[in-house]
Amino acid sequence: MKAQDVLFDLRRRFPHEPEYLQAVEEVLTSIQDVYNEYPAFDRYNLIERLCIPDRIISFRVSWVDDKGKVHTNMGYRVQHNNAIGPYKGGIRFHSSVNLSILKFLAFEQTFKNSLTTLSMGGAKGGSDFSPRGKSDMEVMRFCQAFVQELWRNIGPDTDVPAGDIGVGGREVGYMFGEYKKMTRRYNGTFTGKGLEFGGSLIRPEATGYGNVYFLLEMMSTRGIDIRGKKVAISGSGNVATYTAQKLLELGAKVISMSDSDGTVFVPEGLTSKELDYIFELKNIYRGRISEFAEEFGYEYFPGQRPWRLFKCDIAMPSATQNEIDGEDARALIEGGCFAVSEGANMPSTPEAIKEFLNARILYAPGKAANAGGVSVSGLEMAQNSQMLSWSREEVDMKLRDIMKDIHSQCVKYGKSADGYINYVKGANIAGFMKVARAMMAQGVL
Ligand code: NDP
Ligand code: 2IT
Repeated sequence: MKAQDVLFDLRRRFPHEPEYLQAVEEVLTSIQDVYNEYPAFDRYNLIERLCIPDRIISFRVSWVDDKGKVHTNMGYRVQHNNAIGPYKGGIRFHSSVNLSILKFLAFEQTFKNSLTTLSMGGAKGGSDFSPRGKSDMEVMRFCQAFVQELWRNIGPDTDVPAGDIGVGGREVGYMFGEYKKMTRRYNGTFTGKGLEFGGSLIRPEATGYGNVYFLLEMMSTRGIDIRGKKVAISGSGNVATYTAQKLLELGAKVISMSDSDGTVFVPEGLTSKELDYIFELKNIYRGRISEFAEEFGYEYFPGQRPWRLFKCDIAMPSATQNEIDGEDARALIEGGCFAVSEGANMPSTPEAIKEFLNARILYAPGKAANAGGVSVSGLEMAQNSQMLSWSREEVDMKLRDIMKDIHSQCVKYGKSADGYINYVKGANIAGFMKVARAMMAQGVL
């Protein structure tokens, strides 16, 4: 089947999965010319096999809250593709989680992991459980109940989960503990672990730092310096805060952060003291960005995302999918924004992407720009299997090299005749070709 026919068929078969169809459409549209150059791909029905996950595990998770009330959530793991390595990808705990969202994330992860140069297939999992407002003990009991179901399906050479929205060091620690108890094995099945029990230095920072390294690569193609540039960031979680930290270190101005309740505007840019406050507020007190705005007297916009509120040079969406729509994109471009580098997965709608490409600004899709997180997860797996821990400098250097390599792959496949680099096309084709070749070599499975 041709790429567009597969898409048509997937729309018919999965009509209630808009995020999944959105992610598939973006990839198939950009790879179709290359795909059609290889008739063998078609004979092996490669596209259909690559778009539909290898398997989906779904289960009920029951847990008891602090008052003794019994709750039930859904749990899932989408094992999308393991042609180039064991399934690998994060776990998301958020009330919005459903199969459409996890299928889109697992699909994207497959191409992202292919770009990292490491040996990792694609997966994603999660639950509609929301850690917001839950006590540590409640979160622990939930994580244990989740892993009591999942443990049989994961393992160091089978499937290696990690964090994502709502899952950080605390949750990974609880899940790893339960996994160890159920299996009686101590191995690298989870990444993003604590440093004392096999975690890698730089893993918490990796997605944010990696995104900034990718941004620097893009800017260097136009000879632009980062110092003094105004950067709008959305989100205030793991990815957003470490993006801000690296930007501050490099002399850029971080003029916004947000959460699902609203946005804070910091016209002259965050100071490192203010950023430390946000780290503590978010990670220790699990507070809201409005509390930071109030404490430091900054303007706060309830219910709003950063994109239309003020002008910026660079946008780094780091919260969630579809958080920049067409109108936001137009507002960004009109305000002089010349680069968008995605920390989140699929934060821009198809209409927004079209605007960015038409305006010929520097635009890096998440699967390239945020691949630093899973890359250092891959490095954590490598360290675990060697029973070694590498230094901070060593991991950071490897991360920089990987982001550079991903940028080169995007240039190789995405540079147009007029010199404009279409990073969407570049990332999709580069990611696809490696997985496609591996699938062809391994036969119809
Ligand atoms: P966190 O849970 O640490 O932070 C998420 C942030 O985004 C919070 O500020 C949260 O606000 C906000 N947010 C979440 N959902 C929504 C929503 N529906 N609308 C508005 N704001 C929202 O997650 P991460 O920082 O880990 O993840 C952020 C993004 O980065 C996600 O898209 C994730 O898939 C992606 N990513 C993460 C990687 C990682 O290593 N962690 C790697 C690569 C990509 P609130 O507190 O109000 O919920
Ligand atoms: O979207 C992502 O790349 C992640 N949430 C990180 C996955 C991982 O396995 O580290």
